[in-house]
Amino acid sequence: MTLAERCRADFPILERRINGNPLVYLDSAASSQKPRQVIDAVRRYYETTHANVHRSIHTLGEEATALLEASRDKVRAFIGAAEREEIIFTRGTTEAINLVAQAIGRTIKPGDEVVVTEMEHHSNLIPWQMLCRDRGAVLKAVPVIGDGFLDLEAFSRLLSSRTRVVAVAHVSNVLGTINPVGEIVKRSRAAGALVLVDGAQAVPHMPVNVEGLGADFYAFSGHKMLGPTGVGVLYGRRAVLETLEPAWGGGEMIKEVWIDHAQWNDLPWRFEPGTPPIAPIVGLGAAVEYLSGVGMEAVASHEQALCRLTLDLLAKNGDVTIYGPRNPEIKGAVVAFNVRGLHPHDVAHLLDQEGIAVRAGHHCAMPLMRRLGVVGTLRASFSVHTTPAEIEHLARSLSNLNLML
Ligand code: 7TS
Repeated sequence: MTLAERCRADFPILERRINGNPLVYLDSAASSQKPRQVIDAVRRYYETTHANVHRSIHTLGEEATALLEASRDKVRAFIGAAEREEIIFTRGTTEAINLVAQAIGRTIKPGDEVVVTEMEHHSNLIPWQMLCRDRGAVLKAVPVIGDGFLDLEAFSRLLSSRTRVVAVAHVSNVLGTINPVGEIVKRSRAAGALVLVDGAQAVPHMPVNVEGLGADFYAFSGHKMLGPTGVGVLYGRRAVLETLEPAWGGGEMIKEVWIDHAQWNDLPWRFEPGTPPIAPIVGLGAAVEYLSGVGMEAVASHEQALCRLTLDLLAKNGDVTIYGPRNPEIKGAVVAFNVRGLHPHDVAHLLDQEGIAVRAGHHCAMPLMRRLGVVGTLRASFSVHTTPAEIEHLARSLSNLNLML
């Protein structure tokens, strides 16, 4: 039995029919579907354990706290962080990046520089734009060249003694490019800059070891990795987190409060004000267990094979243009493409008539669309339950588009 065949029964939503057809869900990069194990963990939590965490001296409060903190340990192990204090729960990748931008923002001076890339999701661009605007800092972007690679020579030229932060995607949500994060960290560190890696499209699809990568910050979302919506993770290197003031204030992030000042709590709670998304965090723990059970090496090679099949089949269609690297070995679990003469939204609508869900549009990466010279693209993206038959279905439907018009 293949990995997908084993996993499919775990995803109740795959029983749905869309417009009379079985659902072919090829939009996991936008948000993944959820296995029964995650749904059950959330339901069980609400049915048996819910109470507020870190403050209630009663059985439910203590059990809920233990479940939340157990998820932190699971996430720590899953991404190879050295210490649980380095795992901060947020509402998602977007919030994690904003947290860093705001916390670091306090230390940024006019004339300081932030380096991003042309392939960033708006989540890893707009917070830096806002920071630079507010602090009089300068934002620079590494160009995208060739089939969708970062221009590393240009990157080295952009680095200077004024560079404070380098913010880069581990895997592009459009091109699928796996960026050379280790090398980027090495060069950034030599320039004295901190590095934030947006791992939203990496953690769900390949083994990630944050210690090995060496980045100062690493952000990702639960809902793209089979977990619930409303939870994300910011990994921060302890030595760096300890130098930062909290981004936001509120309950739980303090130790002692007076009317005019306060003493901050220890890591990681210092960066987690307010009641956290407890149930989603518990669900994320279950998602991490599910992915660990499958094995991230197995997930990566399964999705690489799907990527290769998609690239091969779409390349046979003379009306299809593919964006991003053609070599699936250096690519994440997405394939972006366009069909000649058709707007991506129209193609997505036609595919939906057959039950096929793909994303169409600018994918929250407008500067990249501009670089590619397109208004938008279609994008097929994969997960553990995706089968070769589904990819063949997509390719066949694309070949028959003129019949559907
Ligand atoms: N960074 C990357 C690389 C992403 O792909 C996304 C979401 C985000 C950040 C933001 O994550 P959030 O969970 O905080 O929203 N990407 C997509 C996508 O490609 N299609 O829909 C959402």
